[in-house]
Amino acid sequence: MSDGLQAESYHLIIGLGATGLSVAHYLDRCQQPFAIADTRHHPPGLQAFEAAFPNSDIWLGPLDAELLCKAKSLIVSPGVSLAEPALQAAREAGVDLLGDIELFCRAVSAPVLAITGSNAKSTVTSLVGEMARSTGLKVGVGGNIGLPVLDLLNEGEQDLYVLELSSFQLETTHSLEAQGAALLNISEDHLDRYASMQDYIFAKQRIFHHAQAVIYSREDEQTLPIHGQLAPQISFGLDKPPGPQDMGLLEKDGRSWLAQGEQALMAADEVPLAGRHGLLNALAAYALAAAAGLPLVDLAGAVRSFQSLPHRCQKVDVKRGVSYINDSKATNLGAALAAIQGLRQDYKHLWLILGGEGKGQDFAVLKTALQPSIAGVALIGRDAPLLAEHLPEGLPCWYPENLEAAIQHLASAASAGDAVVLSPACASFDQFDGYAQRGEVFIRCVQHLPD
Ligand code: UMA
Ligand code: ADP
Repeated sequence: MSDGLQAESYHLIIGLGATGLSVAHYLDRCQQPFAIADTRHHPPGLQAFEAAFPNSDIWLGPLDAELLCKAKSLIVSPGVSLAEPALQAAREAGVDLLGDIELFCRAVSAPVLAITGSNAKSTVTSLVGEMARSTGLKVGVGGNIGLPVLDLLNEGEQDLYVLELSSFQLETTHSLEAQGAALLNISEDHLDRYASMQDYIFAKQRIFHHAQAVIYSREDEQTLPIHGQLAPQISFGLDKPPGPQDMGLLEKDGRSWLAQGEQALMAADEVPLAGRHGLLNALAAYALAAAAGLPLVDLAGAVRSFQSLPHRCQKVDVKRGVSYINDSKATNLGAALAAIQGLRQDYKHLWLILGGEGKGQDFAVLKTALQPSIAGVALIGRDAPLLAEHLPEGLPCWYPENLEAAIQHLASAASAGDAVVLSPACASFDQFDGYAQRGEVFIRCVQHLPD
């Protein structure tokens, strides 16, 4: 530590990735002294940090409890587990542990819509952002979706913030008082970071603390608030809305409509998001819009013109009558099962590419879930052998050496009217830089297939 930093006078940022860098810039703007630590010897933000803050201290390698205990507060990046012994030691010594979302909540006075769930967060977050913008509001969209929340403050205060929050970010957030807080769905994820599913759900449920409106899914009882909630609740689901504030589907004039209570908002067949889960996502977005007080009857245009995000059930091309779908963002089983369910009625057969890092998920459900929609499976990546144990008996299965080979195998097995789907139910880090790179490799290979 340099002589300039006195014990208890500085904030220590833990993690030198996108979050750590944004925190450093924010503290610098607030003229608060800080230093930074990362367990990696070559963290991705190192060069940018050294260029921007040449006089700030950086510690690389295993976290040192003694150093952490001297800080005024620890601002912990989401990729670092709070169970790290050095963080626990600091907490026991009375040091404050918080995250970038907490700093953001303390800094802004504009209303915040907050979105979490195992899947569909980015889609719903972007869609709500577009809906709000279409009404003329200045809207900041950020968080786990990729833009660190503190960077949103560079643009000056907005009328509304729409934040995607992960369970990791919620663990270090205490002052969020969302105008609308949505828990979209729960399925197994990140069980390499949580001791149990219950711990993971508790972390997600933190989004409801102090919320002015609580939004949950009637399709998934694990999204219901488990702590006593006085805030008004808005549910969403694919059945008829049970109450006047709730979102659901209504049948009218031989057509299905997205509706709040008895009020039809837009025809379901105009929603550009694929599958049954696409309709759920649009309903969740309407629920958030309602919590923000947006004029719901004016929002159909924004939904209609919403472009699905890349790597989420994205139709890449049709070659020799076979459609190729890039759902690389399906990094857990819940997402892959939603994709299968959503896509199966549109194609004769689905041919699926699964595999990567399983993150401790239980794949037993595959035995029943893949029948009868899936015609064959290619297993790739580190946990291919684990997935193989849970496939239905007799289902054609290949073990290609990589994604490129998987596409080749399935392209020759599929016929016109079928779809080859990359919806791997696993993280990608064993073979790729991330889900986006995995999706780009898929797109490139498909483009090279013969017409
Ligand atoms: N890491 C270390 N040592 C450290 C710090 C990080 O090994 O000291 C590792 C982590 O274990 C992780 C990686 O580095 O594997 C990145 O962690 P980070 O905290 O530095 O990540 P950031 O670059 O700051 O990005 C984070 C979110 N990343 C994670 O939660 C892992 C990004 O979500 C988010 O977009 C960004 O902040 C802005 O808010 C990504 C993500 O994968 C997309 N999120 C998970 C998900 O969606 O499932 C939760
Ligand atoms: P997240 O940000 O939570 O990862 P995304 O919007 O990026 O969510 O979508 C991630 C994956 O979840 C995609 O593979 C998508 O097909 C799938 N998905 C989208 N909507 C749902 C839903 N309502 N339930 C389950 N999975 C979904």
